[in-house]
Formats: sequence, C-alpha cells, structure tokens
Amino acid sequence: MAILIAVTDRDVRPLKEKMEQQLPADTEVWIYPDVPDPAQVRMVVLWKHPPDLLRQLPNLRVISSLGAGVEHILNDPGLPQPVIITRVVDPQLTLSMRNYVVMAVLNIHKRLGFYLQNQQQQKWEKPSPVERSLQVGMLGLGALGSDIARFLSDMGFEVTGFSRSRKEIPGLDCMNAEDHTIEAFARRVNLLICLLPLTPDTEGILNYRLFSHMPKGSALINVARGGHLVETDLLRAMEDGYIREAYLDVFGQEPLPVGHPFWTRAGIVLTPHVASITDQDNAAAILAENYRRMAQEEPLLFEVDPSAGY
Ligand code: NDP
Ligand code: OXD
Repeated sequence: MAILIAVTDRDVRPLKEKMEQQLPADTEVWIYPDVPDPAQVRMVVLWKHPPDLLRQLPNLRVISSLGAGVEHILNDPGLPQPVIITRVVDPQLTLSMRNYVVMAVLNIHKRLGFYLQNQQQQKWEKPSPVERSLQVGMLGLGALGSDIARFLSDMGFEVTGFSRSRKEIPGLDCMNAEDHTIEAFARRVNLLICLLPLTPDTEGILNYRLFSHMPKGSALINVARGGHLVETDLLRAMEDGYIREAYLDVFGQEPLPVGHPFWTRAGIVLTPHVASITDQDNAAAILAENYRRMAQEEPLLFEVDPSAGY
C-alpha cells in the first residue's frame, strides 16, 4: 500500500521523511510525479495537484488536503466515490493565521497606513482620532475564525461573529445564517475579516451589496480565498468610500497578475497567500495517524462533509 503526495508548489521531501518515520515500514510514500504503481495508492495528499490525477488512482480511499481549505478537492471532476476527504487542523496553522490577522487589525487600529504615507513626504502629522475605533466582524467561526475572534475579544476589541449554524462563544456576539441576514451582520461592523471556506454559498460573498451595508470608511481583511471577493466590487466600494483599507492575502488569480489594479490602489495591502502555511512536521503526524485509522477502519481526524462543502 502507498501514500502519494501530490503537491506542486513547495518542496515536500521533509513531509515524506517525517511521514515515513511514523508509518509502518511496508508503507511506501511517493512524491508526484513519481508514481511507480497507481493501483497501490490508498491515500493521497493534495495541494495544487495536477488535473486528471485522481482518475488515475483506482484504489483511493482517503484524500487529504495539505491545507485547511478543501475546495480544490471537492471541485475536482475526477473525485472518486466513495472516498473520505480530510484536511489539516493544527494549532501552529491557527497561531500563524492569528498573528497575520492581529498584525492587520493593529495596523488598521493604529492607522499605520496614514504614517507610512506621510513618511514618504516627511510629514509630521497626528491624525484625529489617533486610534480608529473598531467593531470587528468575523465571517466564519470555524477552527481559525473562532480562535481569532476570541483572541481579538480578549485584546479588548468588540467582536461579532457570523457562522452558518447557531453558536455561543464567550466574549463574542454570535450571529448565524439561520437567524440573521448577512446584511444585518455587516451593519454592525466596520472591520470585516473573512475566514470562510469557499463553497457555492460563499463564493462572491464579499461584494458591493455587503460592503454598502457597512459604515463609510470601513476595512476588510480577506485571508480565506480570492473567490470570496468580487474584486471589481471592492474597487467600487473603495471609490464610494465604504471601504477605506483592505488587507488581501488571497486572489481570484494567483499569482496576482502584473498590472492588476490591486497592486497600486492606495489603501490596499497585499501579501502572496502566506497568511498561514501548513507546518510539514505537524501535517505528517496528522497524515500518519489518519493512515493508521484508515487501515484500522476507524473514524479519521478532521473529516470534511462534502455536502456542506467544508
Ligand atoms: P472551518 O471549516 O473550520 O470553518 C468554517 C466556518 O465558516 C464555520 O464557522 C462555518 O459555519 C462557516 N460557514 C461556512 N459556510 C457558511 C455560510 N454560507 N455562511 C456563514 N458561515 C459559513 O474552516 P477554517 O476555520 O479551518 O478555515 C477557513 C478557511 O480559511 C479555509 O477554508 C481556507 O480557505 C482559509 N485559509 C487560508 C489560509 C491562508 O494562508 N490564506 C490558511 C488557512 C486557511 P458553521 O460553524 O456553522 O459550520
Ligand atoms: C489553506 C491555505 O487552506 O494555506 O491551508 O490556504
């Protein structure tokens, strides 16, 4: 039996090595495109995998994302049935995302953009007020969103969360799609953080209509997926004053093409999909444990519900 790692955007030899240390000696770990016998592959680990790969693996039982998101798996037209889909949920991934979001929130709160701009002109000026008062809205209260929302609340920010199902989280004002409209949520916040999974329901959710329910001068942090944001709507919402600042880590097309208006739009800070990156040692432990569970026919860690899309 074999595990195939099909990850095309990074060196995954450390992941293979760590997995091998934790797996039974007779389990092969291959790195795509080195697949000596596709029929032996029972588990595959995917990130930016080649199209048509899944159709070539006739005995696949488990597909794991190397990250938290799974839309690249669920949208694969070659997805076999039945199959178990899992993902990575890891304290290190959460900590790293928390640090990114806190960095962006504090920059917005402390008005760093204002000072950076003034520094270019050697201008000494104190804004009024010196700190922006923020009502934070966390879209998505899952593994990442709930942790970060709680952390921001502990830092003293007022935080409202929005999830699909009802939740009660100490320190947060929780709203949900069963009882509230997303527009009612948007009206309460002037900083929107997106930590939703990309599903048919959430695609394009960050759009002009939503932004226009937020107070003028609001801010956006999108660290989830580029597909959540209607990019032209953000530019329009910035023109019309609803959004003043945006921190964007993810884009419809990655790498973001040269000449894209986001590169030069004042008020946008962009990073190349680095908000939080899976730690290969920790992922290896999860994957090896899931391989053991698969062999023992036990429930796997961090299974995805394909009907929900996450
Ligand atoms: P989870 O699956 O743990 O949580 C998803 C949350 O979104 C849940 O609270 C869920 O609600 C909510 N949700 C889903 N659909 C809707 C909807 N239609 N309306 C309202 N709420 C909804 O995801 P994670 O927290 O682990 O990760 C979130 C995303 O972050 C990932 O899918 C990935 O795309 C992105 N990510 C980005 C990274 C980066 O570097 N930029 C790194 C890691 C992740 P409920 O609780 O009711 O189910
Ligand atoms: C993820 C990511 O989903 O890195 O883990 O985007």
